[in-house]
Amino acid sequence: MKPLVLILSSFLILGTSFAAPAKRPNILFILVDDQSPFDFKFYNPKSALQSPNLDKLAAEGMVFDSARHMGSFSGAVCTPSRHMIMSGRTVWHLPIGPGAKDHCPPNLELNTLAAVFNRAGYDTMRTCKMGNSYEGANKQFTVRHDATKRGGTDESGSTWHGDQVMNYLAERDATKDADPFLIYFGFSHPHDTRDGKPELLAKYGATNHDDPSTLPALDPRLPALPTNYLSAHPFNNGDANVRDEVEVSGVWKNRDEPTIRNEIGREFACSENIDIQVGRVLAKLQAMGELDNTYIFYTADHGIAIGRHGLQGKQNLYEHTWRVPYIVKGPGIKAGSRVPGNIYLLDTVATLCDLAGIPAPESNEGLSFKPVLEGKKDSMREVMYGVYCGGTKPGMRCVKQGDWKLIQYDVMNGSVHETQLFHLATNPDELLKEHGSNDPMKTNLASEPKHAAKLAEMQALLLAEMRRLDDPYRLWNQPNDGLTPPSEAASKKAKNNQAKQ
Ligand SMILES: [Ca+2]
Ligand SMILES: [Ca+2]
Repeated sequence: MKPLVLILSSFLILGTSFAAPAKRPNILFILVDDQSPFDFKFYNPKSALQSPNLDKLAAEGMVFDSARHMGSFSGAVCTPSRHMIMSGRTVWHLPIGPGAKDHCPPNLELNTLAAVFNRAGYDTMRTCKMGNSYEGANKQFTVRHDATKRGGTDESGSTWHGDQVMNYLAERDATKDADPFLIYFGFSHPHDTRDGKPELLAKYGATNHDDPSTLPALDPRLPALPTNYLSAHPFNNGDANVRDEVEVSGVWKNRDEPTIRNEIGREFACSENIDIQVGRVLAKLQAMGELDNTYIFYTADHGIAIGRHGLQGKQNLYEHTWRVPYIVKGPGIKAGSRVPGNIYLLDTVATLCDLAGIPAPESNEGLSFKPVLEGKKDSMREVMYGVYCGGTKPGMRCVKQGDWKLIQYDVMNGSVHETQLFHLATNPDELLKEHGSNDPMKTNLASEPKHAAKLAEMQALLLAEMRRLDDPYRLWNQPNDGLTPPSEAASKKAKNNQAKQ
């Protein structure tokens, strides 16, 4: 035996006695339901939301300015979003929706987040809301405490989700469990009904308003209207009567100032309670000595409008709704760093696996943004694509490259064809002429002759993304590509079945 081999083999035999392998990192993945990034001071300094624990997390970690969900083919935007988070697959390649038959491998749930981490020897635990989710993936967690908690008390609200994680950590502490963990810390709020705890509502001057025949009081402590508030959306965007736009308790079809400001106050009360729960769990991790070896992720399944652009729900592609808050703190991440990122929620699986040293499953289509977390690059992609077509088809599509963003609407059976072109660096709130802006750049630029070349370039990018991602629809101003839209294919099939009977 050569001396080098001898040295190496004795190192391998004796290695563990003097150089224990580095402990694998824990992961705490925090996911809230329906939250715009612009609610937080670290995205919008004018916001009145008090979230000291998340502000601190942002200051100690990395904040992503361009984190997005890829979209939805259903009014329940939560559902495809949560499938993407859990599986790392793109929106038209999920086990649900129009792509399910042709573009998704079987038994995908066995290669979702918790299943992969279980096989790698991690302890997996989750708490979250029930419903509008991905049950096949959720049931892979070894320990699971799910319930929908949107009430204004500790037992019926976010404190309950916090308690589940606190109890789990206390048990690990008591049994001295040394395995690394993946905790999926989900909340049911600030999704409506936004019933906040009384003391938190009072801070924002809000009430749990539940009478459709009256307006809430315009308390001076209520948060201000958003910069891009409108009393109505300028045109029918194709899903104006979806539940979120007409049935949310406390808002209904109202878009007046007291209603919107009260609803934002309610949302802030719910978000502040989430912040308090996050603070409890981080303090517990610190007391256990685990905090420094834990990657903490904070995000939402998608954003939300609540008065912005005259909308109330999540069925649109403006920045307040297409974007999500995204913070990561952990070993090796530079405190106070900020990047565009250009990440999707569907990059989560690849990134968590990469950080834990686990190969991502073959079915994953997301990109690990570990190089961004390590400061080696600041963006994962040039172009980002978004879809909403839970209402009339083909629906809305958007694409972003650099500071430019295009949104197109082909809705109401061809009677609405609208195009919006925004320069986000100068018009981050996507102001329209209806907002009364005097700045020629702070409006929809789609009909400006001097931006015609940019418009054409963005339209070409959108078509390329739709082709690349197997979008089954085409818009009025795009080539048909020989596609039969899924809705027509379904109605043809139904007619054929009827004819057979
Ligand atoms: Ca949601
Ligand atoms: Ca264990």
